[in-house]
Order: sequence, then structure tokens, then C-alpha cells
Amino acid sequence: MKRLSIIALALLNLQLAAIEPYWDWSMLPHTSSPLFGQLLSFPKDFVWGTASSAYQIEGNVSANGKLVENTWTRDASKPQAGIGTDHWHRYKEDIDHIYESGMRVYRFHIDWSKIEPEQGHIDYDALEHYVDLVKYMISKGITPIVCLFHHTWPVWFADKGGFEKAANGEYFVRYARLIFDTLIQHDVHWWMTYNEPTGVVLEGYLRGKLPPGKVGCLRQAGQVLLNMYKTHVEIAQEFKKIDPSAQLGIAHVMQPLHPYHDYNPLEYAICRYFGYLNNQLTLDFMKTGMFNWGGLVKEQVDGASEAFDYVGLNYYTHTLIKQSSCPPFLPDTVAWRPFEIKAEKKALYAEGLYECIQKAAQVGKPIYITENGTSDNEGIVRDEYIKKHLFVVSKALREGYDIRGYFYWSLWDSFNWNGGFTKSYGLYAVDYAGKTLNRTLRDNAKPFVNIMRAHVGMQPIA
Ligand code: IFM
Repeated sequence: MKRLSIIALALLNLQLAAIEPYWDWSMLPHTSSPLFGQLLSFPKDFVWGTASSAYQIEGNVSANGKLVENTWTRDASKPQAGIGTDHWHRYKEDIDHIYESGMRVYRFHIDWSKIEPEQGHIDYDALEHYVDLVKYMISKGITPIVCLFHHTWPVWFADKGGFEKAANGEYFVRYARLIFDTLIQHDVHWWMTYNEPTGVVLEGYLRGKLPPGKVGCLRQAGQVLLNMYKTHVEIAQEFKKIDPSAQLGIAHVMQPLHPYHDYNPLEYAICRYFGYLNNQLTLDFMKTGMFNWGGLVKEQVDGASEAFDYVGLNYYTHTLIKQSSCPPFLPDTVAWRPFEIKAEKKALYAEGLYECIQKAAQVGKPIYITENGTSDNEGIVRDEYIKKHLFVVSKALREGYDIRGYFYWSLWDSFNWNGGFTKSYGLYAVDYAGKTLNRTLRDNAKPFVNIMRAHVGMQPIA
């Protein structure tokens, strides 16, 4: 039996061909070449921008030097952000960098745990800080997109059971309303309720990598997601009643799952099931209001399709599902095929962005690429990564896909959750080693920055 299993496993690991497409990129010129600029075209009203989350760049610093606990900081086993990039104090310099990069949209996050550190106690000084941030942005001609939830939330809310209990949704809606009432006075119309909600529930309830760190609770993950989506619909309805021009959406992270072996039906089955939960379910929900978490949690939510004005698409890479034993069948995830270029610990697979755009287009709403980028510690893949992903966006635009903007993740090196400060996603390097936290535009980011600068009529930088 054991011998048979070994032979079967060896056979299963004989890969015949990749099922997912790979394009021939050999003719694509370098980003700094004028030819590249000619090959790509973006409509005049296409917007370039960047994205961040509060804890990743501000740490848990709040108004008047207060340090605020949230669901991430209270887990001592996790790497901690401290003061992050000190964005709390250096936000003007950072907004200037956004402007100088030719970006005219900033997708940023207001941390609920800073605004309402204890239930019902609002820190108006913290709120005022975010008002100042918004005012400064607008004074520079940068449109704010305010994200209300990005991986951290107040501990009191978690202690009540967070989104595990549908009734708790009202606390988040109330918080959203406070931010809305404050910022509508400063001409804010773009909102994002949640960043990567499917990631939050799959990592938080299935793989245990994000708070609350539960493992194997697949059904509960679906219930939490449904409760989050229902608050999105409620928030959209409230905001739109007062501001009919309000634009609401979420940032949906899509990661195509592909079978490692082109003939393995078990790998196909896993890809189909988890690919649906991970990617397609949210698109179906945006389009029809039907929420079907793989048969485990099912509900039709009224008003959902009117609650999404755009599809925010976060894309980084694809994942391969590989059978690792036989029997029993144990699936494993593999980050790249041997011939793929590695962007840090991920495959540089820009073709996957095209696949995601095609799927996102089914919703029938404008698409914004709300996150895309790579960590590049060795300084060798960023330009290649950006070049290929921009090519994909431009090709999709040429083919008629309604893509309105692209937000790079991220402008600065920042704290990256379980990766701590070991990742270099930034177009700007941040001097953590020397403790100055000074920001420096990386050479390999300049060709991209010059594309964005040209788009808004700015001269290239050397
Ligand atoms: O840093 C994260 C971000 O918080 C969510 N999307 C992916 C990024 C890169 O890992």
C-alpha cells in the first residue's frame, strides 16, 4: 500500500503543462523607453493614486501622543508597528510626495480604534487630525477615498464578538455615520467601507493569520463576511440619502487559484470551491445581492447591487493548489512555478490581473485597481512588475473594459502585518535602519513615477 502511494504521488507530481495562460513578454520595452509610453495609453480622466492603512503607517499613535490598543496590538505574539512611518506627524510631507509622484487620488484609512477607543467615547482630537489630513490633501488637488476598515478594529468591539454577531453591525454603521457627517462638510464623496473583507475572514477564521486568529472555522468565516456585507449595504443607503453623489465600494482582493497539475481533478475541485469563496462570491453579491458561502451560509440581501458604485480590485498574484499526498488527499499551496519570476515570495503573474479584470467586469460597474504592487527587497523586480501590470491595464482599457484608475501599494515602505518591517513595497524607501525615517524615492520607481507625472502634465524627474 505504502509503495503504491509513493508511486501514485510520484505520478501525480509529474506536471504535464500549466493550465493557466502565460503571455510572451519578450517584446515589451523597458518602462523608461519612449516606446513603452507609446505602447500604453490611458484616457485623460484615468486617475493614478496610492493606498495605505492607518496602522501600517501611523502605528498605534493617536492624538496628543496617546497609544491606542487595537485587535492587532493586543496580540503580543505579532510583530508590532510602533509609530509606523510616523505618518501621523509627517502627513504633509507624505501628501507632498503623493502629489510629486503625479498621483491625484489617495485611498487612506481612518482607524476606528483611534476615533472610538472605548465604546461610545469619541476622541474628537483624533477626528480633527483626520480632518486636517483631508483638508491638506484637497488643498493639493488630491481626491480622498476614505476607507473605514482595514485589518484593525477596537478591542471593545472584538470583545463583544465583532462581526460574528449580526446585531453588532450597528456599532460599525454608527461609526461610519460619524465619519461621514464630519467629512461631508469637507467635500468628501468617495468611500470604501472595507478593505479585503474576504481576506479578513479567510485569514481570520480559516488560516488564523489575522485577528481573531481562529483556524478551520469556515462556516463562521462566511457568517462574518455576510454580516460585514450587510453593514456595507446599510451604510451605502444612509450615505446616499444625504449625499446622492456619494460613491461607495469595497476593495476586493482577488487571487486566482490554479491547479498545479493540468490533469488533477481534486486540485480542480479545490480551486473551484475556494476560488468561488475567495473571488467570485463577492462579485456575484455586488451584482445580484445573492450571498452563497459554498452552501454553508446563504442569503439574498436586498439593495446590494445599488450599494456598490465601483468595483475596487486588489491584485498581487495567483496561487497554485498542489496535491501533496496520496492517500489521503492533502492540498498544499505553491506560490510559483519553477519558470516564473519571483517577486519576493510571490510569482510575478500579471496575466492574473487580466483574468481578474475580466471577472470584475461582470458586475457592470467601473473598476478601480485599488491595490497592486510588490515588495522588492533586492531592488530588482519592481520595475518589471509595474511594467507588466500597467501593460495589462492598458490592454484591458483598449479592449473596452471600464477601468477608471490604478492605485499603487504603496508609496512608502510600511509595516506589513506578519511580515513586520521586512517588506519593501514602497516607491519611497523609508530609513528604518538609521532611525531617521526619511523618505527617498527609489531609482527603480522613477520610470513609473514619470509615467504618472506625464499624465498630469508634469516634467519627468531625473
Ligand atoms: O500590506 C497589505 C495591505 O494591508 C493589504 N493588501 C496587501 C498588502 C501587501 O501585503
